[in-house]
Amino acid sequence: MSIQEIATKPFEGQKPGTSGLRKRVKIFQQEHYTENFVQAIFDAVPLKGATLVIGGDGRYYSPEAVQIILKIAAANGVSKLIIGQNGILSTPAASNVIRKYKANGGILLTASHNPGGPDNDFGIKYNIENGGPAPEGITEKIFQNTKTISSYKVLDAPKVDLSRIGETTYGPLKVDIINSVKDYVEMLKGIFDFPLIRSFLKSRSSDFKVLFDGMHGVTGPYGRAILIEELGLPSSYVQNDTPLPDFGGGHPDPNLTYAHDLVEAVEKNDIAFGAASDGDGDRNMIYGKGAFVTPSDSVAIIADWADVIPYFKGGIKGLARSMPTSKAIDLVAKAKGVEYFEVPTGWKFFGNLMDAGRLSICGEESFGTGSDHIREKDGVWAVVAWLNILAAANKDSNKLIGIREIQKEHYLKYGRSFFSRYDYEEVPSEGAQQMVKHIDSLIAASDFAGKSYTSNSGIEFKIAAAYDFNYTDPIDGSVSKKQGQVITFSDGSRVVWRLSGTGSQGATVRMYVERYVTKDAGEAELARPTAEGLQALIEVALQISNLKQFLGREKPTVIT
Ligand code: VG1
Ligand code: CO
Repeated sequence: MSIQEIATKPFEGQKPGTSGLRKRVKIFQQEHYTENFVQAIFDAVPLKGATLVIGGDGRYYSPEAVQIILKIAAANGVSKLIIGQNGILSTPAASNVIRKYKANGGILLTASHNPGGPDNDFGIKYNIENGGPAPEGITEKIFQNTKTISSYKVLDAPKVDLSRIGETTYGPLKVDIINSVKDYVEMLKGIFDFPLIRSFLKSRSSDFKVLFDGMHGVTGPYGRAILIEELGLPSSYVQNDTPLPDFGGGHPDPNLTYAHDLVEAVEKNDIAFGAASDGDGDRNMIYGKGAFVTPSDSVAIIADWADVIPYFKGGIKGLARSMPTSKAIDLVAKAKGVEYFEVPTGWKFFGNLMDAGRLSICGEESFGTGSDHIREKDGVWAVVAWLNILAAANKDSNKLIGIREIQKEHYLKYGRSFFSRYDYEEVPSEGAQQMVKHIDSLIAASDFAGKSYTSNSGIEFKIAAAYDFNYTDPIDGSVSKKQGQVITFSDGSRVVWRLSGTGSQGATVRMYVERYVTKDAGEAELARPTAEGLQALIEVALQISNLKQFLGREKPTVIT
């Protein structure tokens, strides 16, 4: 087996976004394209003698990409690869494996919730030794390398059989193919009160039905191992649980639009607790009959109930959310007397705070929830966290306390942040840029604060402040500028606009709206449907941004 140096030329646009490099499969399939990016990683991070973890959501083109990584890793002096069987490890499972086996990093083959298949998306993400996504300093280095690359190194060797668990070698490289699920299940058993959950589910088997939807992404086998094998639920309580390279043609994003299979089944079959996860297993949606939990509320509720989860027995350190996420969790932090942080969108910003021992639980409005047990958001963790909370809440109760009761109690204690996100997907980049410029000019205008805007129904909103969100990492001092445009109003409401960094085509504009009502607003106000509670603010936000004109869109593609 010999090492060869292959001449190549740079490709345009190999810039990792919010969460790795994501492009159409056809782009990755171009000769040298994937190889260039992988070599750029090895040139950016010193990985001679290193151990790396390789996993992913099993989407189309993954097996080919794993073989490419094997060749390049072996030729670049990597010492060992730990690979999930058939190249499969959910994103949180990979983060756990990196930490547990003290690997130096990992390469994750996923485009998360983006559809898969020959005409859809593929992605490559580099994670560092703490198990979290590489910080911007590293992704920027990788990007710079892709612009100057002139050759990459490969070991000329036959393919490795990725289905055979166990150790083998590949030229100078040690290869260990591991069970994709086992370490993860062990980890969750160390975090949650499995015996309590099991006995709760058993005693309530008549009025507390559960349904977990794997959306044909990576989490099916994880959900099955935990809910069916460990927690003793009937086999039919897990659906769409076979991972498929094209996710069965679906859009594996757990929200009310794309997880319609789950929503339908929950409503039809009176299911008290429904949950879904995304393609790579780091997102979650919690949805029981007639009760949808927004991700912003979900993380706040988990934080509030943390002391029933054995992992948090010693108390929580700090809490955090991404900037556009509602401020519900801030209120919990204040009540608990712990510090809290507002970081830019994307999980990579939470890692430093966790490593420094200042952050326990955090989340994003985009259906991402997690804790410092690993350095990625964790869909199945959130699902089991909710089960643990419900089990604890029902311990001494005859009447079933369900999702809705927990939610209601939370609002009565803390007030409610009505929150919604409008996504305008694949709009012309030019229109999106013009809108950003327009909002920039409002931010710059000295007379903008104090101005009033009126909704169709005559509700007036007065501008309190307008700014670009810039972030200075409190641990390493690194600065990330222009992470979203924010306008706040005198009643405490807030609107945020930002451009997505995970799309693979055109631009995607996200508009986030939040309106807070105090706990004294009365039960009727606290229980209002989200869309209704936000209507006036949304009208005003569209007015201020002139969004419809700039984007040429009457309606958003997705509302969450
Ligand atoms: C989106 C979400 C963000 C999330 C990111 C990765 O990013 O808004 O909150 O961290 O996806 O999630 P953007 O830049 O498109 O808004 V995942 O499950 O795709 O790794
Ligand atoms: Co994901």
